[in-house]
Amino acid sequence: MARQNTDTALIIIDVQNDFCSGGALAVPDGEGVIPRINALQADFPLVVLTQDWHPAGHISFAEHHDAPPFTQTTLPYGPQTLWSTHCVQGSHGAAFHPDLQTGAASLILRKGNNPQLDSYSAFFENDHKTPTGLAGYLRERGISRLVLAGLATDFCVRYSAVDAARCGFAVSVDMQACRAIDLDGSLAAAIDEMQAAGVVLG
Ligand code: VGL
Ligand code: ZN
Repeated sequence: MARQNTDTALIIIDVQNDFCSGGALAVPDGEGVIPRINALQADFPLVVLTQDWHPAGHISFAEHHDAPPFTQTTLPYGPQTLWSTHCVQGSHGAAFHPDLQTGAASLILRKGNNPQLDSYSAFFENDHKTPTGLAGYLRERGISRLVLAGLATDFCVRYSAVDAARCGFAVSVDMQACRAIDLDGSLAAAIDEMQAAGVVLG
């Protein structure tokens, strides 16, 4: 397939062992995104990978709140879902799935490093204020269009897509190259929110 315009980047969200079968926060059929994502990469002049990358004591981990995973709490920066301990920096679970091709990526962006603040989005942390720097990186590379793929549709892909659209990028999400956690209707909410933000779901 011919390469897309030179102004389009592929952003591959969190295809890590912990979000795949057998992982600490497994997304149903998470590894199912890999063949399509590997095939897509050749169509883009710029590929970015993101990696959820938490310190061991991260505030999003349920074990630190005496609460079960998947419950909601309120933190100083707003509502936060509590998760099983996942993607601890340097662990096997935080590594990219071994079948994911990573050699073509220009940038690997790690997020969720701040112990007190979660970051679903590749653009802003969950306080919706602290930038990761990705928007500036993409703009300096002459990128104005993004295609997003990866895990999970209703959390990190959703927040990244909505933030990217708000940053002024033309955004589409390749839904066949995403899988969802689907917690209490979060997939339907994600679809509504992404469409309302002008994200194209392909
Ligand atoms: C994610 C929950 C917690 C994701 C990351 O990649 O969608 N979800 N951390
Ligand atoms: Zn996380």
